Amino acid sequence: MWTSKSLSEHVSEKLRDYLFIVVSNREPYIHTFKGNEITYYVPPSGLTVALDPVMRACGGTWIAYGSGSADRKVVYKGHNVAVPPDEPKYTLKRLWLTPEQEEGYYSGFSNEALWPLCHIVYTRPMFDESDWKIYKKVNTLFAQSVLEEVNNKKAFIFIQDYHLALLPKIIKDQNGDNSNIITAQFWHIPWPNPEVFRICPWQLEILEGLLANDLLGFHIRYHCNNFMETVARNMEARVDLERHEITYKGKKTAVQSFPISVDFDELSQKAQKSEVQDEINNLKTRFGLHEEEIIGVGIDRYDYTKGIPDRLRAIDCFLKNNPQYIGKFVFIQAGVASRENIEAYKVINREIDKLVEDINWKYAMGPHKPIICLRENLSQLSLMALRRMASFCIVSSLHDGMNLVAKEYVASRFDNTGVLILSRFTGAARELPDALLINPYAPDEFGETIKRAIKMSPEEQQKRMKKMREVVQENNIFKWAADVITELVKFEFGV
Ligand code: GDG
Repeated sequence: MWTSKSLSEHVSEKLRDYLFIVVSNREPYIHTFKGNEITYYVPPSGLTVALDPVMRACGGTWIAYGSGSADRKVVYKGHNVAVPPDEPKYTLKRLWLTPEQEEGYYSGFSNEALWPLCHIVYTRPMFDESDWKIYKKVNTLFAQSVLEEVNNKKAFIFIQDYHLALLPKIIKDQNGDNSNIITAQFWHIPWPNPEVFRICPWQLEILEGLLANDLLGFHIRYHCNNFMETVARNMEARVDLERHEITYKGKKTAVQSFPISVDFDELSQKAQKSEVQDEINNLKTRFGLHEEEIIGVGIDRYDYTKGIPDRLRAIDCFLKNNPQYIGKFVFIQAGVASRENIEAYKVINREIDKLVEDINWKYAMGPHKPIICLRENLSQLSLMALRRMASFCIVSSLHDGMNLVAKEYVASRFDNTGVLILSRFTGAARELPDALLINPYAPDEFGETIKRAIKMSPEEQQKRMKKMREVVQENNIFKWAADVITELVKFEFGV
């Protein structure tokens, strides 16, 4: 089984003589002002949560956009900071963007065009030419930062996600003969089928950008196949489905699946700390909860892909059909507001608020309300307490690359209790068939599944949770990183 230590050894053996550079939009640590003091926090993002333990094990440099109000105050050499701030293990190199660049590249093209394009959840992508131009410009700025760091040395560059689709091509075009650079890119969100992707006016540039990589990774085989079909339909490329390889303009790109995960052991151990029980008591007092109440939890960035209204509708069906649970059932919907300046997010937040209000009005019993809705950036301790106090967790994404919340819930259930209700449309569902799998679009059936979760015998819970824990423990985040790095070092530098 892969651990932080074995990954560290693997990395120092395999990458010993080379630079290892990770590039992403979001930084793993954000410095902000609290009054006159500088503090920092870890952003609620699946990507950074997953990659930080990898970088702690590997060392190296992580290049990302410096978005915090105090980010510039703590850097040396104009952009570097050693992180984790309390126990430095690697270098975070910050890249600075203007508000207009952030708006056009991040909110605009990344999140109003590519995000809805790749998630098939019936939210229309918006393609704006000026956003696209800024996206191209910002990808160029990232390339400059990377090449400055590479400085003609031999380097493995590991690029993250859909914000940087053009980056590999720009790096390689600007670098010259490229015998010193090998790039891999991991696409953290789904890749849609060719019919969906073809509406993007700049699809060819995006595909060419990605095909400049030596290795391109997705969470599941299905997304790899969608990508290869998209290339086959649109470009004069040789797509080898057997070998999972694309050759375009004489250059080969391997396309492979690497299901991302969590640091299972750390979560499982942290779950057993006495401070978690203290935090559970604090939260129960804060929410006025009693011992006998059945508690469920959902933890998400508030995003229209996560199916939050759909789970609220399922809870409505459940309480309507099972009134004996009214007054005895509480669902805590927690997590952090996200991308609030984008219209589609304003709409989904209004829908969630309305549903919570209606359900709480319909099923209130004295001061007791069935839904508690929190929109705040919770500490890791509070998130752990929520996972521990809930006898079931709902992940009801309409479409999701992987979904780490599901794996975090499993990792936290060290005593093998608890039930995971999981959307079939997450990458995680492929690895966790012992969850109760649901279709979030079918509220009645989904409501019935909530009842099934609540009534599940302790023996069946143990049996299912044990199997899921074995899967997540084995396929942990270090295995994900080790698998990517093992594939990466198969590519040889030129002489
Ligand atoms: C993308 C893909 C893929 C949530 N609320 C708070 C908070 N969180 C944490 C969760 C979890 C993370 O945020 C969310 O991870 P997900 O995987 O669910 O989702 P995305 O952010 O959409 O991530 C996804 C992932 O990339 C990795 O490849 O799994 O499919 O969409 O860790 O616990 N964290 C804090 N406060 C909160 O209030 N601190």
